[in-house]
Amino acid sequence: MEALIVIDVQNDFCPGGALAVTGGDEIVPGINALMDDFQAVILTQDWHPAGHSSFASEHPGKTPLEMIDMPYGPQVLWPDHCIQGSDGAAFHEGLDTTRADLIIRKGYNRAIDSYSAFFENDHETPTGLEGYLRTRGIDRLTMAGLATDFCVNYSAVDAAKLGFQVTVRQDLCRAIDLGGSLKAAQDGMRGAGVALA
Ligand code: VGL
Ligand code: ZN
Repeated sequence: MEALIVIDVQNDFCPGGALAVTGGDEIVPGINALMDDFQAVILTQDWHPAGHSSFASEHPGKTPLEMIDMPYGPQVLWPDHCIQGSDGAAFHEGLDTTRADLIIRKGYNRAIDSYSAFFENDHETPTGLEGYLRTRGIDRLTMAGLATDFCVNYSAVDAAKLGFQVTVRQDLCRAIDLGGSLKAAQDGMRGAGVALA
């Protein structure tokens, strides 16, 4: 059984949003068109409390896109984005959300970021998605969404490590591309056995 996992197609990652990804809105029609080809459709939603530790605004003297060391490893600092319940955290209005079997939220722990749909950035605290997929008998995943080099990348690599057969539809993703992060993500995904389509 195969699921489509649509990563973080939210207003804040689209043009005009707080952490806009160039062309983020362009992928919406293509993602909608893909949904009928899958037995399950799962949407993820970046869902941070105000004052989240990944926000540069929480770290005096720091600006967005600087790095800091967190107890769980290096962390990019972001502009405030995807605040729980805000317009920025809502799905892009063009995204067909009615078709979704599950909406999984992540990044709700103030102290830890969560790029991956499977584990928080400590790489061990689970979101529960693995259990959901396994209990439904889903073993193959196709991923699309935002951003290629962060949440899609982390989700795809974790899924491959967990033993799922993973394809990333690069044409239905868009990247932030911070200092070569897209190339690094592509190499990392390929190395983990993810098929880049
Ligand atoms: C994302 C940065 C911060 C993403 C989420 O969805 O790729 N990137 N939070
Ligand atoms: Zn975030």
